[in-house]
This record gives sequence, structure tokens and C-alpha cells, in this order.
Amino acid sequence: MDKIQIKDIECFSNHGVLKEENVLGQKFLVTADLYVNTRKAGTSDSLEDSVDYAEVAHYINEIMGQRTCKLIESVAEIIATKILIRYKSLLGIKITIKKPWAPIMLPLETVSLSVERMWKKVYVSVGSNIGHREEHIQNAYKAIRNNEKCKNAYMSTIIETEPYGYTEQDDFLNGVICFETIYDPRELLDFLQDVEKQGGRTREIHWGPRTIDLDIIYYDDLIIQEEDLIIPHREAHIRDFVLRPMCDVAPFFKHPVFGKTMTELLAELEDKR
Ligand code: PH2
Ligand code: MG
Ligand code: MG
Repeated sequence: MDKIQIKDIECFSNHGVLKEENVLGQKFLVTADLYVNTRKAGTSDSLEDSVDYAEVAHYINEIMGQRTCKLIESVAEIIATKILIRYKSLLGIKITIKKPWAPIMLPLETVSLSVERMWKKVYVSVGSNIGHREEHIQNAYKAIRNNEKCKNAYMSTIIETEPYGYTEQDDFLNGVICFETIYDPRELLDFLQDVEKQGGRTREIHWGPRTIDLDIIYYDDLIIQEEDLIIPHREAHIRDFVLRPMCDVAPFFKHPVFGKTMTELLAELEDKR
């Protein structure tokens, strides 16, 4: 991956756990590794096709002075997030913050922290079987597109499907929304649950009727198994109403656990019928 590095920008600011640090301030050195694809700029020789490192450096200096944090962890997180949101052509960023004057009553060269944050591609399934189903789905899509921590969202073709599991309910409209996000998986879950609430989602019958259901199907190629969060979705590989829209947007995407493409999984499911 191509990388633009801005090394050791000197900023004077007041971050720190100790009162003295907040009052007196000290020197910080900030390094930003900007992950980009420079091919276009490299052939066009036009700054518009790249990221202006001068502008980024000044923005970092500005952020460093905006508010006072206790931890360099918070400072790095804030810088990474703001830059990824402002410069949408970045694929990711690594921020390193050094404190050469850290007051720990021992001589040291620097203490430092690095965080790397990347845009991750995710697939979220949408389903609705109450009221104006299409509108519920469009509203959820809009909420994702309007969120600054999400980019490049697009939606599969929406299909009508018979209820699966609990069958005493109306037919569903189903689809998949694909986008990139800087939320981590749990933050993404919280955001999607908020969107569900906005869409009038209530939880009564398990697998019952719903205005809007948003499930994380895949998060990059990550595998997570926690009590309240399982990724890939535990039935992603056997649900026709997930596989069909997945085949529309990402036919050759491979299931991170089973290693089979969406096309293969759908063909296997159809064979079983
Ligand atoms: N969602 C369920 C249960 N059953 N059936 C269809 N056809 N579509 C769904 O989205 C769906 C379902 C639980 O999330
Ligand atoms: Mg569901
Ligand atoms: Mg759900």
C-alpha cells in the first residue's frame, strides 16, 4: 500500500493526566502515515488526485490544540477519526504521538503511542415486513449514507421473500447494504440498533414481524464470537434472503469461516431444496 508520511510534527499542547501538564503544556511529536493509492496522482501530477500533506499537518496541529485530553490514546483516536472523515480518499491512517518531555521523574527519550485505523468493508442485511416496507429500507439506507463514519454505501436489489423461521407473518422485503466504515464492530452494532429504533423497531416476538431489521452479516473478513455479537452472522450461509442479495453485490466474496463464495453457498442451498 502507498503511504505518505508526515514525521514528527512539533505541537505544543496541554494533554496529560497530571495537572502540571495541563497548566504548563509540553512538546508533542505527531507522525501521520496516510495510507492512500497514489497511482492516479503519480501519473497525472495533480495535487487534486492526492492528499495535500501540508493541509493535513496544519489540521493535526489545530486538532492538538482544540481540547485537552488526559490520555495520548484519546488524542490519537480523535486525530485519526477526524482525518479519516475529512479526507475520504484515505484508505486508512496510522497516528504516532510521542512525548519527549513526559514528566515521569526519570530520564527518557520519548514515550509514544501508535494507532492504526482503516476503513473496513461491511455487509449489512436489511429486512422489513410491516407497513411501508420500502420506505423503512430507504430510511435505513439514508441513515447509513448520511453518517460521516460510513462511506461508499450501495444497496443490492430488494427482493420479496417468504417469512423464514416464524412463518405466521407477512412477506418480507430483503436486501443487503454494502459500505465502508471506521466504526469497530461493536460501535457499528450500536449505530445500527439506533437506526432500527429510529425506524420504529420494537422487539416483541423473536424472529417476528418488524418495521426494520439490520443485521451485520460480514465485517471485513473478521470472525467474532461473543455472547451478544457473532460475525459472520450465524445463519448468513444458509439464508436465501441474505445469499441472493449478497450474490447481487459481491458474488465472489468468500465466507470468512467456510471459505466459499456467495455464489457457491447459494448454489449449495438451492441443491438442498
Ligand atoms: N428475518 C428473520 C426471520 N425470518 N424471513 C425472511 N424472509 N426475511 C427476513 O429478513 C427474516 C425472516 C429474523 O431476522
Ligand atoms: Mg435478522
Ligand atoms: Mg436483527
